[in-house]
Amino acid sequence: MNEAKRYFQPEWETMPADRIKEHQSKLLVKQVQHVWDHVPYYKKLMQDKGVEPGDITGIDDIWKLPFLSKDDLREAYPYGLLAEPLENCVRIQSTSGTTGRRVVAFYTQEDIDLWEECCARAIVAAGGSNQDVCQVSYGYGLFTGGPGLNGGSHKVGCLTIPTSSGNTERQIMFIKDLSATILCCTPSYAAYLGETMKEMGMGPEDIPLKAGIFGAEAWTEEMRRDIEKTMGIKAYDIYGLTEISGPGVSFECEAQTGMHINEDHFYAEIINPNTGEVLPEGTKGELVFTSLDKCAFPLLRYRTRDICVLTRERCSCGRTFIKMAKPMGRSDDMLIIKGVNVFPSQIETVLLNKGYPANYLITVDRVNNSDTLDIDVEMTPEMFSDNLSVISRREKELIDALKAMLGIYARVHLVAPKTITRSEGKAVRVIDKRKLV
Ligand code: DLL
Repeated sequence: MNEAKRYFQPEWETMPADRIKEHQSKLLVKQVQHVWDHVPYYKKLMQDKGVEPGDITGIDDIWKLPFLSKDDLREAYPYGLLAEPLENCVRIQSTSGTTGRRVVAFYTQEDIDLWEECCARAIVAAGGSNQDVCQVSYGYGLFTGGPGLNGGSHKVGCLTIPTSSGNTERQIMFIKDLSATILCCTPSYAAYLGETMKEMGMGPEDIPLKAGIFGAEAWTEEMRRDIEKTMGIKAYDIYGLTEISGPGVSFECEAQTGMHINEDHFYAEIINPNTGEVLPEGTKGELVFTSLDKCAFPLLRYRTRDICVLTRERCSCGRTFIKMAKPMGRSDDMLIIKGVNVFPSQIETVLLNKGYPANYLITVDRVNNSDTLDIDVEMTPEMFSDNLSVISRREKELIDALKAMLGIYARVHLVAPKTITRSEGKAVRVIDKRKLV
């Protein structure tokens, strides 16, 4: 029997920070030349900023390079940022693209290997080995969740169950009958699976799962605790984005105190989203990534819109990679209601702390030139009551707690269990009607 490994690639994952920096510097110099030679769109951005490949001698020069944004990706759609001839590419993946054109990312076989290795690191960090059965319940297809974790699971040597998302009762049947020990899906789908398990009369003791690798959307510590309790597992966060590869750009270890960024492949910066100024480690701001060694779709200084903090404290797991905190939301998810900045994650924290499930819907509107905030919150079956005074007391309690957290008034509507639509992938929790007109 193989002993479980602590790291998938220990030589990289525990490399001293100064050697990682040296490695990043070499890769960046090469990557800038590759992009200059093959991506006229970015070459022009560099020329407009008055910078040439010779100006980049190492990672400390990265600030000289121009940023890329989602608008650039849309403008350059579909081939404008491709850095390899199409005959060298073997795959595309794409984002769900809620507005306008989708983002299409290209991969060579080397790019796929690099990406799957990053996912394998995440699975090993969650305690995975070739003794494990890994059920991948992220969607398969253009979305990167299923293909990325599937490839990572193969590289670790897990027996992989590619269920994709949906068919919730069958998911639970497979977990039980095929003894799945690791589950990969969005946190909202994990919560839904847990809820369905309860309804089927099953508790944590009835399933062999030991770990979950949940990401692709923001989730709170409160939600983590709920899922861990319902399923009897340790729940690990995983982060990534299609533009940079997919899941596995960063991953959590057993310390569960932030996600290690795979720094040998992806260089991270935090900037002030309004000015573009690079901020020191430990400061909250917008996360920017540079792909150091991807071939087909190598984005330099890509602005993710995700708001978070980086820290390089020594981690008890022994990994030396810098850590990013759980993103607290996207700068474009941040709601400005009556002039106040509101993140959906703050609302979720209040609801879960008060014992409500993570099934809620936030609706923002503008009535008579004034913003309104309405929150539909599902009650648990235990809370459900047809006594109106009990319900209005509970609503009042939530309104007060939300006012204390957000500083503004929110109308709360408690609704019956199971009335809010469940998500099998990324949950839709905000409707901003002001944007629809
Ligand atoms: O969501 C890739 C992924 C798949 C990550 C499976 C993890 C697991 P996109 O669809 O391109 O790619 O969406 C990327 O999702 O910029 C974040 O805003 C958000 N996101 C991803 N992971 C997390 C996370 C995949 N762990 C966008 N926490 C990113 C918070 C996350 N937000």
